[in-house]
Amino acid sequence: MTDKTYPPTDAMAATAHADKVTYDAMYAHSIADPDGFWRDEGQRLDWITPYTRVKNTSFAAGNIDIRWFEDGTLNVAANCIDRHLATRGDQTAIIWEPDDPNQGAEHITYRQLHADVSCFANVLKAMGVGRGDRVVIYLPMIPQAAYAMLACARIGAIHSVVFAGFSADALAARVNGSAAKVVITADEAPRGGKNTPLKINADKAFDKITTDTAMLVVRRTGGAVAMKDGRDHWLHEMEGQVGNDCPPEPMNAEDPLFILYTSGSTGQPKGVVHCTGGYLVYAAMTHQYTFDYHDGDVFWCTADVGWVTGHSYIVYGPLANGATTVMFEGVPTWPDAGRFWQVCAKHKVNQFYTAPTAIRALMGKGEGFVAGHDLSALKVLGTVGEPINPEAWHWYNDVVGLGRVPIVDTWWQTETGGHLLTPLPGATTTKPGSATLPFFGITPVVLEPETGREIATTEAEGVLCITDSWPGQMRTIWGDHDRFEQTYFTQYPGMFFSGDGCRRDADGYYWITGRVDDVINVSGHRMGTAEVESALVAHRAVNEAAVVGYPHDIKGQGIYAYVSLMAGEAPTEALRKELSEFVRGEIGPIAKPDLIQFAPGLPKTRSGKIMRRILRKIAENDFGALGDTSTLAEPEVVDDLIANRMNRV
Ligand code: 6R9
Repeated sequence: MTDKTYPPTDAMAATAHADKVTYDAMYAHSIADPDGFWRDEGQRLDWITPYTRVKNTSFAAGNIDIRWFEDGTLNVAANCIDRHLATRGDQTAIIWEPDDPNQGAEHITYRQLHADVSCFANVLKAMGVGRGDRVVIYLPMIPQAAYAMLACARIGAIHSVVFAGFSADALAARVNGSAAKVVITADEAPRGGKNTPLKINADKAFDKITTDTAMLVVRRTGGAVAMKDGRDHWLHEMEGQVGNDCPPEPMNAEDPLFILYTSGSTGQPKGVVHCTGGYLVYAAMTHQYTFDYHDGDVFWCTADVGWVTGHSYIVYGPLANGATTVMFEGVPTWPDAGRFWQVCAKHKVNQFYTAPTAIRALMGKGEGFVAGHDLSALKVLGTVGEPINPEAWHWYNDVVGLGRVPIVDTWWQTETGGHLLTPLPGATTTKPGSATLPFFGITPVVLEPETGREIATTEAEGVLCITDSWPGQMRTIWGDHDRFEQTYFTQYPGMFFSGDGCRRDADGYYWITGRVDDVINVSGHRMGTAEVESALVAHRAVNEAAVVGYPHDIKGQGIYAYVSLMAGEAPTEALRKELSEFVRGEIGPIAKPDLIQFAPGLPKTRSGKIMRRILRKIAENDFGALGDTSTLAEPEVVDDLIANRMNRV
């Protein structure tokens, strides 16, 4: 680890929304008087009925109840579109950069966005969708993905975006879980020069969808698809039948805006629920301060709208701020590893936000792909999704930013709605690998994992909790408020438990050390090991499976699966391949195990619990220090696991 620190330049401190003095003062105010602080910040939105109450939140056992601005009404789409029309109707709202660099980019103005979203909203209405109804969005990174989200918001429907890389089964589970009225998909999803047959995936999902659900299909490539009479509708045909006038529905601040499923430590993904008022205030404010966004800037977040990062920092935060936001359909390495930098140069991107895994992948291809692209418009570089290793940080800083562009390493989660720990470009001296300091209103604490006692000294290492609510916090798990309390508020009562471990250094800076639960982070994507295990045991040849993460140069963590087979099944290379493909089919390509070790048995305690600690060590190729194995029922299985280990780095 390097000790060098990177203070904001004088020029940045002078022009930024916050310099250090402002940050310190605002942070102190936000903690001393949350009600007053957020009463003012709430004014960044247009309210139909102004709120009189600001914060009404309880983390008390048996009464987890989180409300912000609870008597106010507003509409998210009106805040992201309509209110900008008078001043910036002709400004570009969305720059859409398609997968194929030879197909020109599209510039969608706020006025066009207003028309397209209103029309889309009328299509949904014509399909019977109204306030509170759920709509699943299973789309590639095309403008219609943003239109669909905003159209739902406009009519008060709750969207649930499912990443287009998820399988038919994963899609079906999410549609059934929320009893969605409509699934929106496209004929095909082009990525990296290849087309994924999205409509065919959706058709397969419908074999397992048990709710009364229709399908709305966007024509992206024109590839041939089969339409089922009565169930499937083309968007362009429906659009011809409705008008462009759709008044925004007044919603209560606490009405759900969206559900987004995310992995936890058990097999079932959780439907994280975010609401209308607090979420938008927080997404807009973090977008403005963390990226030091100014009017006229072009902002690019490379995430997919299937993840929370795409929700908050492609769609809602930027559009609430009247920004120009870039939506990119492609991948970082196609047609070559210069694609990101070519797009940055082409659209004169001012703030660029990506994941460490992408930086590591591009770093491996060499500096030549960056050189030659004019990146002089860049003012801020951001990262998110996993800890950034110092090598990747320095490459980002030196090669992409040429040492002149501040890096914001933003720590947050699907659950938090927006950034919780992050530097501000004009205020915070950065340290490579640290997400630095809390955002306004955020009260982090470090606890002893075993006792839950707060470690009050500045230097501390333990688990990261947040003691009080902030407006962007999730409100519940869809259909299961008990699980919400169980997951986040029970292990350390009275606080929100992040699931992450962290260290706080002598300067009070936070360093995230990774998940402390059975969640792994593969290329910045959250994956419950239990989900991969359930997929594996669903295969006829598999008796038992245990999945752990192991260090991976590009992905951060790779997926290592230990599999014991049913009697009579032979551990062949062909079966290994088949199992990998099987998991891909059950969940999606991101869940495909990198390494599968066939094991005659898994190490278990006498009470039958799989000892994951040991499996992690072996997967890390660190079997010299297995720790206490005396409670194992059959210690000899460990010798076999070590002898046949797959990761020999
Ligand atoms: C936004 C997002 C959340 C988990 C989180 C943590 C990891 C995210 C990070 C980071 C270190 C950062 N994480 N940002 N770890 N430094 N800057 O990624 O949401 O998909 O819910 O994942 O990702 O482990 O708990 P989500």
